[in-house]
Amino acid sequence: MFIEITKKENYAILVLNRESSLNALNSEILQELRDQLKILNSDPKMRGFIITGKGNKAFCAGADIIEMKDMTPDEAEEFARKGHKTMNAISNSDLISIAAVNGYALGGGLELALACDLRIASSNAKFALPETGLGLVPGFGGTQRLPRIVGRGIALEMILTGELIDAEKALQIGLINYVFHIEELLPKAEEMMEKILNHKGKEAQKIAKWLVHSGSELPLTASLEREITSFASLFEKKEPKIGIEAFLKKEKPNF
Ligand code: CO8
Repeated sequence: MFIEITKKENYAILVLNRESSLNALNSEILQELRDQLKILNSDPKMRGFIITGKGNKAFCAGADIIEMKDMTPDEAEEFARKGHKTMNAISNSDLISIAAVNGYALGGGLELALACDLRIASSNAKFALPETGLGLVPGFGGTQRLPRIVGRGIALEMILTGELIDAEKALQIGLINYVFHIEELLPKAEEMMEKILNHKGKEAQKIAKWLVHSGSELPLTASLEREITSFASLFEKKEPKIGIEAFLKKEKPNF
């Protein structure tokens, strides 16, 4: 098993556990991640998950270079598709995801963090898309997700130079939201998850996540229209009633 899973009340912590290869993503670990997500998605108690890496050195050092070494174009396509399926399963899930980046997040490792909704990092974290230095391009979504998060200029610089950036720089460009000491990283990720989940509408958060992610694929007028109809659709659910009544009673809502 390459994924350690700990379930809390309404979220799970997934730890990439392949420390001897700096948690590199081989076919098995990609499949396992997807299988675990399927289980979490179908558990009605689950509302989010945190992904981190085993150890203090790496979140994930990328796709497994050894597995890629002798790939034919067909095998490479299959591997890239497998990676995309896993990354899409994360970003399309109704569950809220936080990447707690505890060291190197390189290549496919950074792409894994990019597929999550939010990213925080330890002060020793280092980020890069070094694929062009291997004669490759990012193949697990990096060419598309990175520019959507940090802008085209910074993304192209990272992709074309392949250079490492540190946690402070990652914070400055908006790649991550916070930097913490490594010992504090997981407790802070859990604190953040609890802040997100407690006393917030599940349906509302599911729709908010979908609106933000899917909106960037649409023209502005269409995505704004989608916001209106989604806003209205929530009034068919019981959540707005609970939330608004609690506000008026000066209480915390219990959805
Ligand atoms: N794959 C497999 N093994 C790895 C990887 C990796 N990506 N990264 C590190 N390892 C292994 C090393 O081979 C080493 O194993 P061993 O002990 O058996 O020699 C062990 O992990 C420890 O690594 P190092 O000895 O290299 O540790 P250092 O502290 O000297 O260096 C680095 C740490 C800087 C992180 C270094 O390991 C490194 O540069 N790793 C490779 C990073 C990289 O280039 N990642 C991008 C890979 S390409 C990619 O992710 C493309 C994604 C899309 C794929 C599309 C599919 C077709």
